[in-house]
Amino acid sequence: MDEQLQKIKQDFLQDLKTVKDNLQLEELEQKFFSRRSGEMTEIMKKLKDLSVDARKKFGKLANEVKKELEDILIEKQIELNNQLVNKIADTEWIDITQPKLPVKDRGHLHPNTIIQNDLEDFFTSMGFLVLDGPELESDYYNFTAVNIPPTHPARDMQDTFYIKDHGPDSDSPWVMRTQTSPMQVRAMQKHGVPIRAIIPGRCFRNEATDVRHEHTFYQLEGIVIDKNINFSHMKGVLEAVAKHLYGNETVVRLRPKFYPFVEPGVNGEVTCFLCKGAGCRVCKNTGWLEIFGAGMVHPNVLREGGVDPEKYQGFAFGFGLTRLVMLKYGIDDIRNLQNGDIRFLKQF
Ligand code: FA5
Repeated sequence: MDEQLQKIKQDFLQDLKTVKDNLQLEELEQKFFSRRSGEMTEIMKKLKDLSVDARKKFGKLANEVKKELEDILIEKQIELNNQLVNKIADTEWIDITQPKLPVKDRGHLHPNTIIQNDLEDFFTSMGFLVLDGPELESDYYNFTAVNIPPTHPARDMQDTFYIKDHGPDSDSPWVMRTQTSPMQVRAMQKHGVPIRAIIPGRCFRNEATDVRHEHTFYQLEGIVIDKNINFSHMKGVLEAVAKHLYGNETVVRLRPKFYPFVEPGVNGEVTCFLCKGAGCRVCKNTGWLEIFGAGMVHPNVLREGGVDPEKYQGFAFGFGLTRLVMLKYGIDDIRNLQNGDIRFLKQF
């Protein structure tokens, strides 16, 4: 027993030399003092099997060794903790008198997001909901539900990227949505009528890109359905938006345009923000800039949305949000907005 105690003490001191941190110290403690299998614990358990005299002799010795090793453990722990505190103090410190460092390269919102946020606030103040819709849209919602059946020639004007074998409805193709208009029907189906909502979002078209056309761009759709809504309500809202964006002197011009999902449909232009109507490079000398399509929602679209066209009517509009941004900031090439050139984006 005496020899066993001496051996444990030697092993303990030997192992202690390799201990570098609290984790290793804990492992050492477990090895010798764990309740179930610690080497010191095992010796203490064996004491009960000794004769009374032997127990008196070895019991005293075992307790002394045990106490000695426990004290060494505590000392080592204090030493390690002090080392840790000193290390932190050496490497990490706070100088509370140091002036604040200048922030380098702080990020900011993309111009598109700035205008979207601004319009969301503006429409919310007029009682509109702000809704979100899927960018990957079913062929049905993107086209058929908004009165563009499969054989309709209007589909040619909005070619897009088709997705094969998409989920449970894979017998009907899915598309990267070409417009935010599918949300007219989704909004009526989900929220019912009366409804006032805008839906900003990304759209995709298979385009030959140029300074005004991108394959990926943003639109901002709007829909208002209620009893006794008429064309002048639509004109009032669209004029309010144009004046909000480009100033009180801005005039809105509506000209007839065919969109299958509205009747009548219009193309909306505003006086050029640069030349105020006199004619310039930005408006191609016309004095007008096209910024939206709009019209009174077609009865077929109301029916798709579950709304009775004999009781309700309303209007919808679709701003080219990316174009609004271009006009607001005088950006002459749409492609700058998403080519990731930081020198361009830093200007906003
Ligand atoms: C539509 O997309 C209709 N959904 C708008 C609408 C909504 C009409 C509700 C009536 C009622 P259009 O294809 O004209 O219409 O596009 C609307 C606007 O999106 C355009 O005026 C233009 O500003 C913008 N736009 C269209 N294609 C592109 C493109 N490739 N790149 C950038 N902007 C585009």
